Amino acid sequence: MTESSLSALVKRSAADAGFDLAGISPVREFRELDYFPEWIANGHAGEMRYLESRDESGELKRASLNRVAPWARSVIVCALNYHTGEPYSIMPAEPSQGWISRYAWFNGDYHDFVMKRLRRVESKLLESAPEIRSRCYVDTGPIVERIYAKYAGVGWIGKNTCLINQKLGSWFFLGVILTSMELAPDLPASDRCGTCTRCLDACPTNAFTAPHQMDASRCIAYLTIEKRGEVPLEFRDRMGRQVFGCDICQDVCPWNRKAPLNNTPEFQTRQELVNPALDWLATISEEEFRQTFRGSPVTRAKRQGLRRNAVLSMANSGEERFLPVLEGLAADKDPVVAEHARWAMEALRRRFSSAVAD
Ligand code: B12
Repeated sequence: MTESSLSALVKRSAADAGFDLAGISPVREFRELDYFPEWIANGHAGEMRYLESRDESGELKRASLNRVAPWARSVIVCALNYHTGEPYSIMPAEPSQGWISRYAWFNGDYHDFVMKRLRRVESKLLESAPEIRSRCYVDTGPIVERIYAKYAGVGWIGKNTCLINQKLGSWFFLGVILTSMELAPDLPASDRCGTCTRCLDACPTNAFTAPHQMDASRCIAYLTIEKRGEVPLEFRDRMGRQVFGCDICQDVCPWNRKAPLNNTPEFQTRQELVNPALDWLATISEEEFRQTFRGSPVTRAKRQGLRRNAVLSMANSGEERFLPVLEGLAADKDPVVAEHARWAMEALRRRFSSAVAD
């Protein structure tokens, strides 16, 4: 089979497997990869040590595919839409409710959803070319997926650093297949952010140091999902009511205004996770946490992280009626939850005493 007929086969198989988009990137030292070592050196990865993994010569693995997979010639990039019809986090909501990111609303974990489909594409490819080498990754591979997605024509890297597609917007997951085969590559998509800066302006914690550049240690998604232990004081009252992840920089993006929905049963929204009650999450028992979030990406924050985030959200809700709940939590046996609850009580009280003084 020729390079281009194999590329066509890959794209057909990706569509058959249920992917919304697929493209092929060559393996090159793309200029965007040069920014990665500097990003790490600037501490922008926060405590996400896995991003800093290095090879034997001390080079960052993610900065060059040629070093970690010298056999790879092409990267197949597939995208899976996870958008469902529920409102955006920037719409008015009950102050007693929090926000769990859109990508964590359905039963199961996207890593499994995407990997299962990637394996189907990979096996089709191997049927036609059994001699090739290949490897599938969703998130965990030593690769900055969005850079390859750009060069596979799946979308452009937006100012909010998300990959945006002209038709899908940015509510999609990525999965990649590295292959030793030279497949006919696609052309990179053009950048259509133009002069818009809505995402940069909307970020409550100023996580964007410049267009296309994020200090992840300031991103609410990092603070609520990846950061263990204490949330730095400077961010606590700026995190709003985000209890797991953050969608703000995508909610305000004009390309997401008419993003199509994924109506397949796998992506059916669990309504209890959309705008969940803050006091429910702050006081959730171990057993209920296990049952509610079994197999969900929310387990990454762990029960401690989720309760901590719910407690901070209570302070940011401005709801006086949370004070008794917080008083109870201030004596919680989990020291992290207890410390954040004490901070939250003070923050709420300060808010009321200043309201009275006004
Ligand atoms: C670590 C990580 C995070 C971190 C850091 C995010 C980040 N922006 O890097 C945190 C926890 C904050 C995070 C948050 C989210 N994540 Co995340 N995350 C990852 C992961 C595992 C690695 C990303 C990485 O390597 N970042 C390192 C930095 C350096 O890369 P970067 O920001 O992409 O920056 C590069 C480009 O911007 C580039 N660049 C391009 N143009 C230009 C121009 C100039 C001038 C410059 C200087 C640089 C530059 O240079 C940078 C360095 O190479 C990827 C999966 C993967 N393996 O790639 C998923 C991934 C990026 N995440 C994903 C998702 C869905 C999310 C969230 C939406 C989840 C949520 N709702 O909370 C948010 C989105 C926040 C955001 N605006 O990015 C999806 C993105 C899908 C998409 N459409 O873009 C991915 C691809 C996972 C997946 N398999 O689907 N994530």
